Amino acid sequence: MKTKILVTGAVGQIGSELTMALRKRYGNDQVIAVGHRKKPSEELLNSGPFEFIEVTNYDEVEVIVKKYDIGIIYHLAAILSALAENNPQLAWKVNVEGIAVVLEIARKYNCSVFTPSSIGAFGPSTPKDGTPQDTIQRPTSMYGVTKVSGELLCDYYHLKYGVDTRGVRYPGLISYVTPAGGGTTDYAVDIYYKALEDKKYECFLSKETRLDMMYMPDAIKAAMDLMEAEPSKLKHRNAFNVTAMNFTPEELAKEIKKFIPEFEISYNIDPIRQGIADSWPNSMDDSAATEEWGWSPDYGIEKMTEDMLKNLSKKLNISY
Ligand code: AKB
Repeated sequence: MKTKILVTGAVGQIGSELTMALRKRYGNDQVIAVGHRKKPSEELLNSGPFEFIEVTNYDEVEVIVKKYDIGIIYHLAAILSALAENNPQLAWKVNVEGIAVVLEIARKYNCSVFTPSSIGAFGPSTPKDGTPQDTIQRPTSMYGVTKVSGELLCDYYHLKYGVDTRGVRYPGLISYVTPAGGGTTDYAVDIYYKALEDKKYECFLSKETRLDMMYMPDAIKAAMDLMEAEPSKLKHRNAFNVTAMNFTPEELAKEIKKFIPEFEISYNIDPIRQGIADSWPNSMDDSAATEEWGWSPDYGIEKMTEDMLKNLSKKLNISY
């Protein structure tokens, strides 16, 4: 059995932490990180193999899979929702052509594949509260179109060719390590930086916009646990709803104020990102993930806020 792991998008928000977690669990040389253009951190670069490739280029991905005898691919390279709305062609190329290349190579070289989908795979006609695992998916954002396409392609490669494809629908992800870029849920990361730096934050979503969220350690745990799960138990392979909490900007600000009482939030709504957020669920039902592979998050809003502020204040060298 081939055990070497390839992580695409390894310099991104999820990839930078997932690569390190995989190296810790399976060994540094077992995990090959690939990025596009962004400079990797010293930690990522020095802890194991790193290469620059273009994930939409079949030949470049194939060279790496052959060179390292890859058996498992965590395919994380993607364009996030707000950026996708500004550049739909690029989003289609990276998000859909990228997964199509990875799946075809996985079929040829017998690799298993993890791919993240998102709450963005839902749309305005999806039930908003307790969004079921299996429900209407008619997203109105380009990001959503690419995410549903990715889910369906992964299903197809599993059903047609038996490729071991697995994935989750992530909510907004919050981390103090690598900032997100170009997402609709990015406010929930930016707010912590601004709370420490300026004691105030101008939010681009309205105060009552409720969205599912997750702290990065839970996101990493979800990916690794799903890939280690017993395959016969997985009925929903490629797009498990997973969530850890849901809140509005106003509720998050209130939580931050418990630690930084002088913190103030104000609102200056960005119509594009607000439109995207309004088309997404308020809260997903993730019971299928719990039943089929034991999903259970460790962090809620309070524990996450305490940990975010503690670690960011160290990183920024700002006390509170
Ligand atoms: C985004 O906001 O685009 C992402 C996501 C929810 O998939 N964080």
